[in-house]
Amino acid sequence: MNRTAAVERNTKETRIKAELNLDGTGIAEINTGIGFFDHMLDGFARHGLFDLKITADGDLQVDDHHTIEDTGIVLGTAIRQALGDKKGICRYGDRILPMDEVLALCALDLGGRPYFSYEAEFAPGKMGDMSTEMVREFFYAVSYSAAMNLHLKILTPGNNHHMAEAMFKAFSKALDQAVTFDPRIKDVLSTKGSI
Ligand SMILES: [Mn+2]
Repeated sequence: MNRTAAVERNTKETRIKAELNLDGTGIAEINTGIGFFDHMLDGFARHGLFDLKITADGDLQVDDHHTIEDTGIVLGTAIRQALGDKKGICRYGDRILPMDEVLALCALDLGGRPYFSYEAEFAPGKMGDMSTEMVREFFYAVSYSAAMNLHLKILTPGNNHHMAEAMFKAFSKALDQAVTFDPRIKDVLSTKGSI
């Protein structure tokens, strides 16, 4: 089964294209015009072993908000499309990920009911050209567009760069686990029969 998706979304604020292969090897080609955000998406692809291409052309003359939020919508949509009927996958994934002084937790469920819980306090300021508040907005958009229950939490805080990066990597490792096939699971992993 081919677990890939190509998604394009165009509005007056942003034009975004994404190609995702859930069974890739971590090849990333990211260009959003926001260097720090590219660095985060690159880490997501490489550490989750997903192949991911994203090009975003957004209204950065306004600020980074629309570009990052809409990239989250497009990535979440690509995840949902690539998953298909979700037969045979582990469905749940979690990871506590250390990055130097920081510990980040991610737990997620691909059961089809979107929910978002986020606990992280950033110090004032930006990370390169990305606003700290956009980390939350990005993951919120991903979780709803992918119909995913996503919990993200900083267990031990530290500098902004490490906290953001640890959350992106914890998310990618948890997602990698959740999309993995378990040969013992013959159908969808649910007492309802569908997710
Ligand atoms: Mn870094």
